[in-house]
Amino acid sequence: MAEYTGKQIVVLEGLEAVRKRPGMYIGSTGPRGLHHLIWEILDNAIDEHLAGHCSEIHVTMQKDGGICIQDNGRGVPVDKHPTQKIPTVRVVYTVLHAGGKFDSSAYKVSGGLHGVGSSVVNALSTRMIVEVRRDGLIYRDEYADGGKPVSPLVKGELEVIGKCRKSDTGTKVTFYPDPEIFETILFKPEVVRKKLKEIAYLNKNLKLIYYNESEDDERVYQEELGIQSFVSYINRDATAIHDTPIYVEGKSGDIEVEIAFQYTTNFSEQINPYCNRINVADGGTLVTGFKTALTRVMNQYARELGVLKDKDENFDGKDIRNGIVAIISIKHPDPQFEGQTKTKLGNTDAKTAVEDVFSAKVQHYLDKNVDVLKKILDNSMKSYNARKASDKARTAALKQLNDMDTKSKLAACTSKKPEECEIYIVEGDSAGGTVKTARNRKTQAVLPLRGKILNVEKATLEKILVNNEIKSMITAFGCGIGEEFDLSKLRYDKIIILTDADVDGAHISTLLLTFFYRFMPELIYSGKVYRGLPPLYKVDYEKTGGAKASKAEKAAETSDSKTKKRGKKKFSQYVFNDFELEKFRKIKENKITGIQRYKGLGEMDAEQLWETTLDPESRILAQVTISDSVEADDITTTLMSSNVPPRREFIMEEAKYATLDI
Ligand code: 28G
Repeated sequence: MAEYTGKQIVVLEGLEAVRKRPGMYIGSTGPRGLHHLIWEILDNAIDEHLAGHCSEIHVTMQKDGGICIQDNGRGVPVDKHPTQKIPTVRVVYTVLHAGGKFDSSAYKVSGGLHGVGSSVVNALSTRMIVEVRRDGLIYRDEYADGGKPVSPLVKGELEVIGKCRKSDTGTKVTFYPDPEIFETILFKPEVVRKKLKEIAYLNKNLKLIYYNESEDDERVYQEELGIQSFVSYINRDATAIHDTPIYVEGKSGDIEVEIAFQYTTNFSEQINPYCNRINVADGGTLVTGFKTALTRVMNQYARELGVLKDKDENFDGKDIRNGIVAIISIKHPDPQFEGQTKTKLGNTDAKTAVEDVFSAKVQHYLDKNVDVLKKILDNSMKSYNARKASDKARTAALKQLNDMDTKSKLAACTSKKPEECEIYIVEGDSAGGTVKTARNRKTQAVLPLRGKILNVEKATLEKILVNNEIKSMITAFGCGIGEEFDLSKLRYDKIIILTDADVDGAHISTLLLTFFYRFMPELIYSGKVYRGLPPLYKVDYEKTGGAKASKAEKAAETSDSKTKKRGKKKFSQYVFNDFELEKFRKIKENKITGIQRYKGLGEMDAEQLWETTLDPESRILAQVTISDSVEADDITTTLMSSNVPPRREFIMEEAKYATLDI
């Protein structure tokens, strides 16, 4: 049974603190925090790799919900800890911060939320099993209920559960997250795979083996070319302007620098910085160093090659970075992570190191690959010219924006009190027309949109600003965009997107949400944006007069339903999806007299539209919020880059759902 010494009790109190305020240690108790548990354990295995002792890491997502991580490192020491008098393994897994700086080997994964230690994972698990292979023996230690040891110690030593070859060493950790701590304990396979892929790119010689038991899915991640392959991967669907990513590495003092970059024909720039393999999403000194050196080196070449004439201004850094995808990975012995989220590097020597390595190595490369250099300068020149032209265009567009109002199809509401006003953004002129007649003119404004709106992710700002649909929206809202955005000037309390319940409609609303998120994110953060949910069906049914009508049925009584026919009453019910329809069918069985399917908003008459989508008493709105979920979709966006804001999921939370009260 468990032996508790005085010290152990202190230890347990330490872990109890983690359970009381998990957010302090892992950021959140949402999906992000949950996945953090895996990253935490993984970090330790990676540290063992960085220390030069581990070449393979297995990550298994078990059928029973547990996660098993196994490395072939030296194995956590099992000897009696000099001060704690219990096996070192147990100290590592039960003492807060004990996993910290365990050897002086440089470049440990630590900083930000990383490196809080294995004991934190233990504290937040219902069960954890640690198996260590060392000196030909297999040791095991198990913990339950937030880190309480359950394995017996014999004379203060860990139980040996088997033998192995002396050369067979390593650590294996299995844990089960505590459902009482986490909002969900379901790990997302795609999130785990994405992480492993990232780790493989950042650790050239490390092999990662993923196995998902429920899906019987095994994958091996190993990237011998490291960040150079990472750049190729990010650009896999883009058109590169030179064949292979440029790759350089070097040392400056005790800072190691690796840089890989490639230009594409895209208009964006993406720079992903890492320090000690941690993504420093907010950049910092290493990114500044990269930008400074790139701008200086390229302007110098442009002068030398006569791409820029004496009379010309220098290229702007932005011109030179147009279309670039770069990974900067440095190893620093003493990184200072700054900012609220600890995702910005502060060390000034990192800037100089990146500049030094870049200047020396990239110049050397470009001197030998003049064709590549010329393509890059040509690309910068295009941006330079476009910028000059678009500065003019943008000023003109913004000016025009202020002058117009006349061309907009907005049907305004009469009230000028934002707190009672709503604006419906409606797909299509015809539905827009019906909404205009059906609405409450005092408080409900209508803005019909023609066809598909511009995909703002792909268009330039100038193009966005001259797009009529977008101009109409900006003018109607009255709160400006981008840096000039002012929520207090918003003319409406609710912005309601109303599209057909089909694929096109879903696409249009995604485009609209993307536009809001990009240019008026506060609209979404403040919960002003909603989606209207028009019903898919109207079901007519009858009910014998004797039975008591439910609340919903009373509400659903149609105007003609009051006429009793042979003791039966006629009712109608709007149904919002197929699932609800099935449910309704089962319950009402043969009492259904008719089902009408609405193909689109345009098929409803004004009265129906009022009842189902406009009337605040009976309509259903889904508020649009942003999730705290872990991004998993694509390695190229989200967490991994500094310039692309994390792509978050838009969540439509149904404020009011059509519950069929039967
Ligand atoms: C499988 C999932 C996660 C690890 C090691 C190896 C050592 C270690 C880990 O030492 C304890 C206390 C102070 C030095 C270090 C083994 C030196 C010699 C290690 C892991 C030891 C921490 N032999 N592998 N910790 N310090 N893998 N994988 O956690 O004195 S953690």
